[in-house]
Amino acid sequence: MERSISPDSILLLKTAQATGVTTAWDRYEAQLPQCGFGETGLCCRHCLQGPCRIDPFGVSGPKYGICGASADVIVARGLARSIAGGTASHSAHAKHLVHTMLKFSRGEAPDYSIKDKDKFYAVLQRVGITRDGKSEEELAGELAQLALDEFSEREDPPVWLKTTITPARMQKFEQFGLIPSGLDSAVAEVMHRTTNGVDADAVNILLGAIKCAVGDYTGMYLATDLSDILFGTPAPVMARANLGTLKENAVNIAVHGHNPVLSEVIVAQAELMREEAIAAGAPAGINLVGICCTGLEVMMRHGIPTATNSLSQELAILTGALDAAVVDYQCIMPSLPTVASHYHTAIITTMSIAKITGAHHIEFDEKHAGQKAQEIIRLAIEAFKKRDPAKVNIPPVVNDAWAGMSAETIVKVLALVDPQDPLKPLVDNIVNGNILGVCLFAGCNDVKITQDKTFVELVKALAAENVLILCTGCASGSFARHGLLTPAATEKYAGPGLKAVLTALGQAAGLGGPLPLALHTGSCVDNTRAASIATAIANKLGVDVSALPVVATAPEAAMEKAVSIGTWAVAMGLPTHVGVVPPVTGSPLVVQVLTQTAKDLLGGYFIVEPDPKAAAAKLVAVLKERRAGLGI
Ligand code: NFS
Ligand code: SF4
Repeated sequence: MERSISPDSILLLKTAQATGVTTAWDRYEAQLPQCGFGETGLCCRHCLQGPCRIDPFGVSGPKYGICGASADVIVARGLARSIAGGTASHSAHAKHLVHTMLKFSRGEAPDYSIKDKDKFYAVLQRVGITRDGKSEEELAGELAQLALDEFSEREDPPVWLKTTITPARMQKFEQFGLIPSGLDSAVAEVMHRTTNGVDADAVNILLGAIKCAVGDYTGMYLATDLSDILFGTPAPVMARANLGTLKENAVNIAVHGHNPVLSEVIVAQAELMREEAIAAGAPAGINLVGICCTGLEVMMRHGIPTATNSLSQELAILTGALDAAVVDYQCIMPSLPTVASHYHTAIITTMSIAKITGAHHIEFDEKHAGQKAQEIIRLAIEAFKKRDPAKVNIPPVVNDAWAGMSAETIVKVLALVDPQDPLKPLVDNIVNGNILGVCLFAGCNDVKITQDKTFVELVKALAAENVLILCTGCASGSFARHGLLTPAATEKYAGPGLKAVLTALGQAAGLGGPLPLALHTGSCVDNTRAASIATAIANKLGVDVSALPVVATAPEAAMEKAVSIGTWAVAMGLPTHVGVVPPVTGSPLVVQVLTQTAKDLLGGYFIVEPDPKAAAAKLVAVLKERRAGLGI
């Protein structure tokens, strides 16, 4: 199988081969064939009597685990635990922001401030905190406390859930018992009910998993709100992409991971430390780039280039020009220090819960944020001095990429056409058929799929059918690296109706051309931005999200976080495509619930289709079915 269609990845994979450096692709191939029990979800290790394995063909092998768990139960439990893993990740990210805000409110985080007061006030109003002459710090403290209460057990539904979804969806969640009592307790409940001897009804387990995923949505919404308040709501910004954004004459530092709490301070300090870098022999100063979602956060807010994605993160080191990778948490390969040992690159971990053997560790804390960021940058400058010019091999690949299309930005752009009723131009163009529907692209790169191939083929096919494209996370990164976040891509790939709409909006926004083919809506945690637009449209039309011609896709999904996001997208009523077969095929019942029964209960359901052309055809058919349902 071809490993990647990304020119910079292809070039550096050759370097890896020539120099004997092992990458994720090599490690994947060394695993093949992967275990059939694991692939089908039929392996259980939830107690020490296991591992138990069920015969996937139901022929002569075991049909039950030692405790008597059936294939359906084992598969459902496995899926539920991966959703709990994803939810725990997003919730921890959200909680980190809550603590930062709490520290700010107590004067213990001097490098942070309320950057976006409009969003601050809007969120306060939405969650029901009155301003009554209180100081900014007092209000921030109240907001942080309310947010903190979302995590533990509470009697009322989570505030960030009930204030952000349609009334009809809320009713549905109540009806099916899908409202989590708290974000942490949602995860704990799944861990409990999936341990040996608790829930042994596959459908009930799946409902519990969906409830947890609703908690995932809630935590993600909260995280985006607090990030925008502390660091600013993204506005349109022109940035660049690919590994060609590394500079031979600069100290190159990659910020990698997920949370902007540290990277924002690094951005600020890097400006101040430019002279130090020049004095060390880097005439272009400090060049920050991003990897994964931390990278996308600073791309959206500061136009910092996105260098590469999760799957190809090791390749950044193989350029020989990366002086440091500063990481926080999630999607960071444990192999980074090993790859870096062939080069001068400093791998710097910063979180107490996410250390890697062989990396430097500079523990970050909000109280000393600026000082810690300086320490990190100084370590990068020291590493730069050890760079071997003979090893520098930066692929000459750079693409332009528009970012910063937050929900607020999209509404602002639409308001240029109709200030009284900003959503009207979008709704009108969906009704008149210029726009067939909307597709949110999310999710990772996955080593099982030729990197970016499904993303690129699927987006081109859907855009040609006049589907408006939003993207987040590694989908945004992928499109950025293939020049698809540009007006030129709209000219080339959009169908006539979509092109007309994007051109009218782009001209209204003063771009002198169309909006980009795909609207970069943020990092993975920002998937709720797209959900908020869908909710606003649904509320405007007086229908539920499950009636709208809106779909989601994670064509190259890899991580547990992608599983939990996909599951809440389904819970919200969105048909959701996945291009990688998840480990559920060992249970026809689980497959049926996810792909069919969910449609009857929630309106949303999973569509699994690895082939991009077939996936495009299925998604277009779904959009047409939804349109027919609305009588348009
Ligand atoms: Ni999302 Fe961001 Fe990427 Fe997948 Fe990982 S970086 S949170 S999980 S791999 S899209
Ligand atoms: Fe086996 Fe049951 Fe233990 Fe799982 S929980 S390992 S199926 S005995």
